[in-house]
Amino acid sequence: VGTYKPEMLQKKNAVLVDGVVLNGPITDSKAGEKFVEEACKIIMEEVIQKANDVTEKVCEWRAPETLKTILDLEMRDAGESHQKLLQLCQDVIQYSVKTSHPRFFNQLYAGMDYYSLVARFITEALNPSVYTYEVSPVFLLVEEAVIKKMIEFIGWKEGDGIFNPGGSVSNIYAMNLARYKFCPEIKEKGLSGLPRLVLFASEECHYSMKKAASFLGIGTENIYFIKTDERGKMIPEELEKQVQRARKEGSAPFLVCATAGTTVLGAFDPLDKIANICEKHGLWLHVDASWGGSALISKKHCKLLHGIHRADSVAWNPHKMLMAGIQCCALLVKDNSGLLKKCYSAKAAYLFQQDKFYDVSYDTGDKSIQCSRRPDAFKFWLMWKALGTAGLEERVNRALALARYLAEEIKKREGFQLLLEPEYANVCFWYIPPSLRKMEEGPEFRQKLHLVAPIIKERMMKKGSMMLGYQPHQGKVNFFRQVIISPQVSREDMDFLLDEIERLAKDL
Ligand code: ABU
Repeated sequence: VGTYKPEMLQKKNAVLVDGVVLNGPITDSKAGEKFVEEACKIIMEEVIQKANDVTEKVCEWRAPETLKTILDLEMRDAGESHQKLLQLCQDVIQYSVKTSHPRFFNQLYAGMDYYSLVARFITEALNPSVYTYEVSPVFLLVEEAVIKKMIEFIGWKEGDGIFNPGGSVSNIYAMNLARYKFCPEIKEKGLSGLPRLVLFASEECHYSMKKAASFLGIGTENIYFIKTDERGKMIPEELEKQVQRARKEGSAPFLVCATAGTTVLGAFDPLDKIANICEKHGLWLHVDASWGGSALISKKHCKLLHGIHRADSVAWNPHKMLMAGIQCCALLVKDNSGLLKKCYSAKAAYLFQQDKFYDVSYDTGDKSIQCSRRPDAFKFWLMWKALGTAGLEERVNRALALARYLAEEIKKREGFQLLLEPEYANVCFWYIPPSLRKMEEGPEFRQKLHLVAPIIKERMMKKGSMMLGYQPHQGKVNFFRQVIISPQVSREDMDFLLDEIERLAKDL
């Protein structure tokens, strides 16, 4: 691929500039097509067909230094052969984590949705950038349709939105947008001359709030973290107190970031009560529903987000619970007067010409802080088309029912201790190994218990049998966080998980 063909040089009218032959394309498309075809076969056999197979390993763990010796990572002057490249593809697949495996419970995403996968193949092949209608006519219309539908589920009559690379980015967008609404002159004048801006988020909020505050020059000290209750939900009375405190200090509160589905506990803040406080004090309400937003699709579980229609902006990641494929993250905004565009546009004349031959309102790229942008809405759209809203709803309901099942099983088993009743798909629990079961609860017990989850995690990864996460959290020693998402997961996998923890920890 990419070498001169001798016949190109023999042509009578061969044109050379600086010794470079300019006649005809130099790509060997036949070799390229053969490579794509054979690589696709490997993907089909090694990834897609094995996605449901619990007899396969979730991961083939190797330490970084060992993996470096197995993989040929060096990039050389000469290209590698067809066979070598196919072998490299095999190696990459072999040593990568199979996040579509039914026993991958490690993150807030998992499983394989075949339709969104095909959508990703299509967009990778077409390689579009979603900024102007002229290069992305279909994907821009798809994004518009998907945003409209998501807005309907939030309960707004109208709105705006943009797909971003990650929920953290959506949160940064929202924070900046709220600040722009509060002081629009910031776009031209910058930060100097602004009062001390303060925002509020719960102790359990995503760490991207800190990143956003630091990135935007607000400062992490100007996030007032609001106490949460025993379930991890923001306490509205504490929010009210902190808003009053900020006002007394002479600072300028401008934003409350509530969370619908916290990362570790899966907690939902009381949005309606928080919205009352925001209304009273004239504060922008942003809801980080990156994880929990998908509950809106379920008639049974949408009450978790009761009051979300009162938010000014919402971050919602369909790549998490709905499995639209990483990354698929929307920031949705209630304002429909063009605030998003006013805040972010730079009006690049070379790209967003106003005298084009079509309706340039479809050149929506200037609402984004990016220039090049992936058509992430498309994979959600194709999946939604395939499953229908009913199929998406079933996905959410089943995941939450499996979480309930697991929680009940944990309560029945000796040695397992549930941290709290799950209200979403996060099931948090300790495993207390035989040697600690008779020990009195106290500092020494906690110190020892803290070491248990990391040991079990190491063992499960080295065996390749499953993956789930653990963390210390808000003063609690390491506990497991099991996340249930994929419809490829069954009750048997929940039982396996508990049996496997017992097996892996029987000597502890
Ligand atoms: N917000 C990203 C969450 C990462 C995870 O816990 O899976």
